Amino acid sequence: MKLYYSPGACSLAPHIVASEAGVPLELEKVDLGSHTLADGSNYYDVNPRGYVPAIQIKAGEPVLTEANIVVQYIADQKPEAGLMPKAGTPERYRAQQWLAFVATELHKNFSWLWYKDTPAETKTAVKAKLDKRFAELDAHLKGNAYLLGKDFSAADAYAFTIVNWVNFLGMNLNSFPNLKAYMDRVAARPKVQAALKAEGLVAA
Ligand SMILES: N[C@@H](CCC(=O)N[C@@H](CS)C(=O)NCC(=O)O)C(=O)O
Repeated sequence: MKLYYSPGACSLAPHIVASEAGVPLELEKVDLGSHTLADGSNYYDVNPRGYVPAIQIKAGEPVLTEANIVVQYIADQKPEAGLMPKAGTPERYRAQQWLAFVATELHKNFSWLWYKDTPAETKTAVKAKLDKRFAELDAHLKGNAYLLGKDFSAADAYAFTIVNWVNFLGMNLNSFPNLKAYMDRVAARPKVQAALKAEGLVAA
């Protein structure tokens, strides 16, 4: 399976899930500035939406996109790794609830902070919204090591990837000690380190 990624982008989430689950991935880097691949070819020909992550499951078929879905597909390739609860169970929906929360409340809000043309007042409003969500996460993580409780899941891979953007956007988690400790806990996992190293985000 091939993952189209850009270092530190939301594609890090499926990369972490594959690393944790032991699912082999072929990594193909996308230049998101020019939307080209290393050989100069046009990424829009691979994914007409132009964004990462995308996975090529079978040659000749359309790529699978949307980070919160891609992480589930990869986790389901190795159910014994326990990164997503079994389909149809209440636990699965709980995990999907967190994935949707990360996608719509964190990821989409953060996206506004990356665009250079976003007006300053919009950025201020977005940061206030993110602070509310961080406060909720902080309260939840007071009594839970991970989003689903005691065990790491695909939802953590996605939440970690997105919240990690505070480090690139001049923000910090100083008001959210439980969330900060959670980020350190996830970052310390050897398979997360392996994915970070593979993307060149920490020294190899
Ligand atoms: N709806 C997509 C959005 C993915 C997304 O925002 N990807 C960003 C990187 S984190 C990207 O590739 N941006 C470049 C572009 O849209 O051209 C998802 O949830 O996976």
